[in-house]
Amino acid sequence: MIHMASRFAPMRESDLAGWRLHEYREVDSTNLIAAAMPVWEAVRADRQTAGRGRFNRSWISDEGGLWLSAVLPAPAERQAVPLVVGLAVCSMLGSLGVRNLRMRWPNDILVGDRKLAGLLMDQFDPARVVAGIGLNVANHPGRRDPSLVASTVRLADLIAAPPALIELTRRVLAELRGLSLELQTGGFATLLPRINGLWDGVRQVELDLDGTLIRGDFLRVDDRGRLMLDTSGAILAFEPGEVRQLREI
Ligand code: BT5
Repeated sequence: MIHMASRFAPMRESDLAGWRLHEYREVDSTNLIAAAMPVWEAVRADRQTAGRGRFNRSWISDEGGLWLSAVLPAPAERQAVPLVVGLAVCSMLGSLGVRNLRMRWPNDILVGDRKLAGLLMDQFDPARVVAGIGLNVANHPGRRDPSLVASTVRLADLIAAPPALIELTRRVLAELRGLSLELQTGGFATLLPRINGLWDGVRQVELDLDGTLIRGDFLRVDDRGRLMLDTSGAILAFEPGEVRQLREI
């Protein structure tokens, strides 16, 4: 459901790092609010009541975390978008001094084995992509869902004094704008080596292909943004939409 005339009222609007930012106290999902916006506009909310993950999984979005959606121009190489957004978030976190960051294909940002951030791309029309970014900062996802206590981490656990949410927003949006323009001018190939540096090496994984499980070594992504899996015999390539879940084993 896209909100054409939103039932949510923004608390603040501002120009930030080349973006128009709309901030809300509470929305259902920032991706759904951003769905009706033009490119280079972004939505941040203090809380989401129906934060979404991939395949309709839910995303805990309690107060104190960064819940942000940015509307990007859809590039010719559309499959590059989630990876470039991941690169933007990792660059921003690296510049804050977060160490041992890695990406888990296709859309998780981890420190060690704990999830710090998740990304969700929605394409509501051919010209624009809504890039949703959820980053645990000083919120408490484990209070809402105890199963997350052991599997998540927050920026406040990693660096002494995390910047305010608006400053984190500014930094992410600035990275996103820069890398999106780089993607448009230089193409995915120019960003691929940096993206392939984010996986922290080869890992044994099990892919859930909507019920069918397949094991192998995750190698990297190829120049079409597909996961390359070494199944000791063959190298197979998978699109993000084909893989319901990637589990490290
Ligand atoms: C994701 O999905 O990781 C994408 C999350 C994207 C959230 C952003 S917030 C702004 C924008 N608006 C939205 O509505 N969404 C985006 P997925 O890979 O499917 O992971 C979902 C799983 O992560 C859940 O099933 C939980 O196990 C776990 N999870 C839920 N809340 C979490 C949290 N706050 N921190 C870490 N893990 C969480």
